[in-house]
Amino acid sequence: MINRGKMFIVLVWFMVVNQAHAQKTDVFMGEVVNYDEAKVPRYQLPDLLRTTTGQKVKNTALWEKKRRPEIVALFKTHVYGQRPEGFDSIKFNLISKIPDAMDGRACLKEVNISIWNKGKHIDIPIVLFIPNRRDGPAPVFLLINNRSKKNTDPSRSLKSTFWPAELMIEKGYAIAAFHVADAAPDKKDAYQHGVIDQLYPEQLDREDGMKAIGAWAWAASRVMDYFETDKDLDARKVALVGHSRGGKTSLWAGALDQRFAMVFSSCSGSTGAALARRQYGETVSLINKQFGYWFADRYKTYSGQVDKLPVDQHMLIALMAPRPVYTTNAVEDRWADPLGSYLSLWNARAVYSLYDRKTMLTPEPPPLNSPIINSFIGYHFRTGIHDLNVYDWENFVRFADYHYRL
Ligand code: GTR
Repeated sequence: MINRGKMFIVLVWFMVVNQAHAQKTDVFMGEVVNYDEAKVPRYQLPDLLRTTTGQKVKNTALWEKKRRPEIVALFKTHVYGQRPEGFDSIKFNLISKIPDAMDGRACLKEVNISIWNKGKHIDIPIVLFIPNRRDGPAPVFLLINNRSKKNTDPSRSLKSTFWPAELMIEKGYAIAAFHVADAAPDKKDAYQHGVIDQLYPEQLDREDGMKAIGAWAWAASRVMDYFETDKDLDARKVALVGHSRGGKTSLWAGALDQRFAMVFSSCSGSTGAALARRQYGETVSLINKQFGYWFADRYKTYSGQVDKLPVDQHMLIALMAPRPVYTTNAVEDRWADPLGSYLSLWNARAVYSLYDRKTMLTPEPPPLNSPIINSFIGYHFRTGIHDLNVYDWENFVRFADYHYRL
């Protein structure tokens, strides 16, 4: 028998859950969230292949010399902030090494990366498993971990599907991770305590200063610096993986640092793969309200006027060219605008064509659970929720296998 008290609690719970649901689907932070294709405004994307002086880009030479650097600069100034490159020194300390981890199948290395600038420093620890069965230096997948550190447990007492290390070792890949909080805490009042206030405090005073995503992307490059020194790894075959905010970061990191051979971006949504101008699901205005500390302050001036942005996210995808890039969406993740994310890929093809890199994209997104693998731009739209899971990783491996064997 359910008494009146219990009934009241159940009723309140039901109202709270429904309210949370309503917030995400209808009105969120005082804004109506659009999930209706019919209400997507008409928009015109900035021309990927026309320079700011009006020159049409018809070859890779002009793309690389002029248009690509222009687009990188636009993203720095208006979206993700500047990217300081210099520092005084970097050191790699092997903290622990277990040559027969995972029942002898892998070698575990925990490495601490210390970067110094003007007398201050930060530490970025990494966890790395390298397959013992291999013919030469191993290709690597590096995850930008934006969830709990438990997901990359070096002891393997916890095995997370977010970072399925055993699977990757079995497939012949090394798998590594660093945690975003070690570069910039993922908090609006604390993001600056890391790369920014320790190494590049001048960024704090700029309207286009580096923020959290910039710091995370910077950290990915420092991990790459380490990979280049580790003889067990093939630094020419490093694939960068990120999910959601980490997926926005993997794209930005891949754009800035062309040493990454391949980029995977899972459910990255607004200011990741999704086109800003569609204003479907999470908008520029909403992401700035909730997560303004991820982006340069200047980005906030585009809240409510995305048509004024000199870039859109197809241009970020195009910055990966000619390297392979792969993005994902989930059917229950409308917040990340699956169609808008696919259209970014579609609109980035022109740059791949300049390089004569074929893509197998079709104007319409592929059916559910039908990954596009044999293509320089890869994609899948899967069943399920906003997540990075084993299905995603398995397809990342198929995509990497395909490209590394070409
Ligand atoms: C959401 C945010 C998204 C996405 C996500 C995540 O709340 O609105 O842009 O980044 O968080 O990182 O899981």
